Amino acid sequence: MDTNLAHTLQRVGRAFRLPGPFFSSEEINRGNINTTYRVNYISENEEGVAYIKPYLFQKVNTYAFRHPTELMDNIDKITEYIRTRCPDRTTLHFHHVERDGRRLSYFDDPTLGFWRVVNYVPSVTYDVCDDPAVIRSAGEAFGDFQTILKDFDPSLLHETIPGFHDTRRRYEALRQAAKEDKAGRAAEVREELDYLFSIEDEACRLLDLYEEGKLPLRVTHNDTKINNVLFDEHEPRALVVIDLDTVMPGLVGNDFGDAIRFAANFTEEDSPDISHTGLDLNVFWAFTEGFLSRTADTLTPTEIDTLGLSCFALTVELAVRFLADYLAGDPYFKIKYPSHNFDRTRCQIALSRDMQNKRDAMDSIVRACAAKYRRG
Ligand code: GN1
Ligand code: MG
Repeated sequence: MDTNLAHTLQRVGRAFRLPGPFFSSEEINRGNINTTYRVNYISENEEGVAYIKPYLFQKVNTYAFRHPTELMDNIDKITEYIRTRCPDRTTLHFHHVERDGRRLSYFDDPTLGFWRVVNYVPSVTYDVCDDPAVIRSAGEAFGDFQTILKDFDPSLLHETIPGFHDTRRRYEALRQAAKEDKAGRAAEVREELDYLFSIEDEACRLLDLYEEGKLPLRVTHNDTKINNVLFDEHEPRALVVIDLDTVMPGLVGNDFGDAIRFAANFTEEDSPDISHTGLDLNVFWAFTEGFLSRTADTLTPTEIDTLGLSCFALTVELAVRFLADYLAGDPYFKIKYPSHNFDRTRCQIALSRDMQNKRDAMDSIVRACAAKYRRG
């Protein structure tokens, strides 16, 4: 193991006063922004028998999250609220450090960076999955998240990334990145730029409806990839929704659309081979069924009518973000190889095209599920 890294992790562990000697660590592939490690400590049970106790350490990317203490404040409030409302649910427990007589759920160090430590939940996650039972359960989990927080006052939350799902603003950033062409890549991506600008109005329609006062603001998760749901190891049962970094006021379509964009794609979101990329309607159906079984009663008719549109909007928005990052020389998303952000862009574009072709079917499924689960 990288001794520097082991050293850093041990210092972080000491700050959080984790008991027992440090044993080992491994990086976990979770997310494109923060860096996550599973860190094992040696602990002892009541009979004095040693066992390995794992924790999750996360280094927060302060380039993406400029105000990490506000982000942790949001997370503290949300997890506390969920714990009080649903004491029997699996929840995330953040460990604390003592600083100047205060308990803080993070460790901020000028050289080591901004860290948090959370309990390790034995579980599995899915990057790609077409098992309807798993998908439906993910839909229920994100639907529950929405419903549990429906009376949470959104004004208590900081906007961790301003304009996060402001599609127009994302388009402006793309325009700017293409103009500046910092990495000298604009010529190579002309076709993708032209396509994205040709669908700008349709991609921004969800936002327009909000600005016209036709869609309400709710508390949303804003990063509803299915791998942000931890599942039971033995059965297709969602345990807990994780990655609360972007919980903010938002539109229900942000959560629904982003979840579909990720889970219902035949390929992974960064597949370099897009010949099979497209929307799997069976997965779409299973997720919609799970999501609406929990939310059909609370959503307005316009929210329901725009769920299909939200999938297109969120897919295009992410294509716009990936392409802007590629043009700027990849400062934001972690990349594994030089054209990674471009492959991600092409994959999201291919998916958005297929969604346009399948829109009628998507809307019919949404209507059928809403009618099935609406009680009022
Ligand atoms: C980022 O880091 P991760 O994987 O949780 C991004 C999301 C994107 C996603 C695409 C804070 O999420 O908005 O949809 O990558 N998060 C942030 O995979 O920008
Ligand atoms: Mg995230």
